[in-house]
Amino acid sequence: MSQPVIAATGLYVPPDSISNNELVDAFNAYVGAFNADHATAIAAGDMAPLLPSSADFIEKASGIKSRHVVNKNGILDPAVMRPEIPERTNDELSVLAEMAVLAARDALARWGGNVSDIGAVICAASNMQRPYPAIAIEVQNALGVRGFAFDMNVACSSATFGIKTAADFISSGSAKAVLVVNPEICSGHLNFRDRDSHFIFGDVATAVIVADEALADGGWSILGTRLKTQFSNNIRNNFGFLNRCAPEGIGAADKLFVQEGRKVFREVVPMVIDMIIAHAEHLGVDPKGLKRLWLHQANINMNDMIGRKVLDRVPTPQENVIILDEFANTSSAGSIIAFHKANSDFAVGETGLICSFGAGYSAGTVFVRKR
Ligand code: CO8
Repeated sequence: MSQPVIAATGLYVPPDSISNNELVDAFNAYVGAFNADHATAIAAGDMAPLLPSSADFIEKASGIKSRHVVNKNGILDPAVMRPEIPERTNDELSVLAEMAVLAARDALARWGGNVSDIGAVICAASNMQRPYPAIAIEVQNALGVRGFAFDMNVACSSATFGIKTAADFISSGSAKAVLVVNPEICSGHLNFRDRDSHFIFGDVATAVIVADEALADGGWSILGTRLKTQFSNNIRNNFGFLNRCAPEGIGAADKLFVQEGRKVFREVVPMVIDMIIAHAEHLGVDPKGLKRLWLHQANINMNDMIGRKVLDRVPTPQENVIILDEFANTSSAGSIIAFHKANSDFAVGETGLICSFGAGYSAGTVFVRKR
């Protein structure tokens, strides 16, 4: 059986960035205009006024200071409050595929291998911009990859589920190398008029090349992968192809991201801690001896708690990598950005953990050892 290796990773960061203050100013301008428009109903007690957002709250509750986005102007315009992304013709590369290709090219350049050695492309992300043809097939075509390609969506856990799928393809001989791309335009399914969640997400794309060890110069041996899902309505998005069939109309708010953030926090953190420790024991890895955690980036307090329990001490910032201060939650890409940015100091034989968790619920653990 072939040994799968993470041979290289790549990152594409959209050029626009929005600070908490900028986002809150736009949100509060919208709130001011809304409350003025409904002043009579509010004064009569028929309607509750909208409450302002706060940059201090956002940083304290989440650890987020800014986020990269594909279009800043639309999001910050109180009359628009969504990214403005013009439609492209069918002859142009779609925007999601374009981001994926840019991240993939970064990974390919770091790998130094041949595109002709890649046998499959998986686009693993929390939303595809169309049902078909698959974004992955468009990426495959743009890069000139042979073999096959398909899309998969496991929300924030898409990347680890994609890596596990790729690793299984390598082990079984279905492919010698697999490209996994995670293009995330989270701003496209975020309700920027919702005070509880308008600050949570950002846009980015990551790429991971999983290859047979014979095709990797160095890289990271995948010691083991484990996936878990458990149904929950606490993170949900009801957007879909049947929306137009509802006789009662399409509605609005729940066709974007909605969550019960507190419940998610309470339920997901223990699930993930148990999963990591059980998987480490199964692999004969001492969790306290892990050099680094590259966790999903949703909330700094979640990561602090998971890091403390897994390592059995207060982790240093080097041990428990945080990138959500700059990127916010980028869904599936978060743990891969952390891995991509903070692994160059590993010596051969040192071990770390890539771990995702999110909607579904879903969680994935990928233990890796520097080779
Ligand atoms: N400004 C000021 N005050 C606010 C704001 C705001 N923006 N928002 C809420 N408040 C107030 C509330 O009104 C409340 O006030 P009061 O105490 O008077 O009632 C108080 O602050 C506390 O509110 P919360 O209890 O909601 O605040 P929390 O401390 O729980 O923090 C978080 C909220 C940050 C959302 C936190 O609960 C959290 O991060 N939870 C974990 C969530 C998580 O990990 N979710 C994962 C989702 S991502 C995923 O799985 C992928 C989905 C696919 C991608 C989607 C792309 C769009």
